[in-house]
Amino acid sequence: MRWDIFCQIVDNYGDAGVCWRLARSLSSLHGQEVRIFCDDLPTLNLLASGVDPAIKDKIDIQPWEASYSNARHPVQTPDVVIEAFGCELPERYLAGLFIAPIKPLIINLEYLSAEPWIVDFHAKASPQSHGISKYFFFPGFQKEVGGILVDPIPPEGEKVAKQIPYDLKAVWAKLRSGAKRISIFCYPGAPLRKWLEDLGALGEDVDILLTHGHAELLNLYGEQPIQLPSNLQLLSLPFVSQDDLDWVLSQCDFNIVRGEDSFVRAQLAGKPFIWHIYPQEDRAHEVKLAAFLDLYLEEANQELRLATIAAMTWAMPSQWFKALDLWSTHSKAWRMQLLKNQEDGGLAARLLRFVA
Ligand code: TRH
Repeated sequence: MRWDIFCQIVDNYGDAGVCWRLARSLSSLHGQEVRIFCDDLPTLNLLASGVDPAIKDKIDIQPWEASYSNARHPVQTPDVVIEAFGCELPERYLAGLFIAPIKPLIINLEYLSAEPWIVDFHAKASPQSHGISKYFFFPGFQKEVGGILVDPIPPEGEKVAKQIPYDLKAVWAKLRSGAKRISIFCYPGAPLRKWLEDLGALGEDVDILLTHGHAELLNLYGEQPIQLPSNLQLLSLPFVSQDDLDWVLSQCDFNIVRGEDSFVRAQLAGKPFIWHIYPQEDRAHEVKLAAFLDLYLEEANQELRLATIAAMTWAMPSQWFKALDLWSTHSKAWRMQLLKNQEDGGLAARLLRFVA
C-alpha cells in the first residue's frame, strides 16, 4: 500500500523521531511504500541519519509544500494518509484527495499515553464534512489500543557491549571500569545541577553521559561551570543515530529520557530510567506520568514503588538510589513483558491490520 505521513515539527526531535521510526518500520519491516511530508527537513534528515541507505532510500522524504502538487495530478493517491500527532493536512493536498478516484483512509495518529480513557477513543471514526473516512489511532500499552512503536527492537545490552559505534569510540575510551553509567536526555526545566551534586555526594563513581546539547544546558563550558566531586565524570556525546542511542541506553545502568520516543526506547533497553515527561500548562503531564507508573509498578513491592515514584518526580538520588538493583531487576522484567504484549508487531503491525 501507499502511505503518506504528514510530520509537523512543533519543537525538539520527537515528532520527527516517531514519524521516521514508523516510516522505517512500515517500509523495511512491512514492505509498504512510504512518503513523508515534513515542514522541517533538516530535523527529519538528522533523525534519519545513520540509517542503512538500503533502508533510508526506500522512503520518499518530501518538503511539506511538495504535498500541494497533488492538487493538480491525483495519480499518486495514497491508500493511507497519517496525520502525525493530529497535525492538519494542507488544504491543497486535501483538495487533491477530493477528486481522487479512490479515496484514501485518513489516520489521526495521537500521542502515546498509558491513560485508561484512550481505550474508549481508539479506532473511533472522526466524521469529516468532506466525507473522506478518518479515524483516531491511539498508541498505548493496553491490548485494545494501537500498541507501541517498538521497531527495530534493540538487542539486550550484554549482547552488544563490545559493538561500540564508531561515533562513540572516543567517549567510550574515557569510561572508567567499575564506575556506574548514567545517560541524560531531559528538558531544560530538570533540576540537573542539584541532582548531580546530590548524586556526587553519595561518593560512588559514576560516569555521566550527556546527550547532545546537555553540556551547554549545564553551562559546562560557560563562566561558572558546575563544580562536581571527582567521583563523577561528565562526558558529552555527539548527536548519534537512533540506533546508536539505543545502544547507549542499553550500556547504561540508569537513563534519563524524555518526550515519547526515547521514553519507549528506555523501556526496551531494560534499564531503570526517569521519564522527564513533556511539561503541559494544565499539569496534564502529571496525570499522564501517574497513569504510566500505575502500569509500570503493578508488580512492584512497596520499596520499589516509593523509590521509582520519588525518582520520576525528581526527588534527589540520595532518597532512592539504594533501590537501583531492585529497579534493574524490575526493568528487565518490564522489557520482557512489553515485548510479550507487543509480540503481534506493535503499533506498525496493528496499524496495517486496521487499514487492511
Ligand atoms: O525530542 P523530544 O523531547 O520530543 C518531544 C516529544 O515528541 C513530545 O511528544 C512532543 O510533544 C515534543 O517533542 C514536542 O523527545 P523524544 O520523543 O524522545 O524524541 C527524541 C528523538 O531524538 C528520539 O527519536 C531519539 C532521537 N535522538 C537521536 O536519534 N540521537 C540523539 O543523540 C538524541 C539525543 C536523540
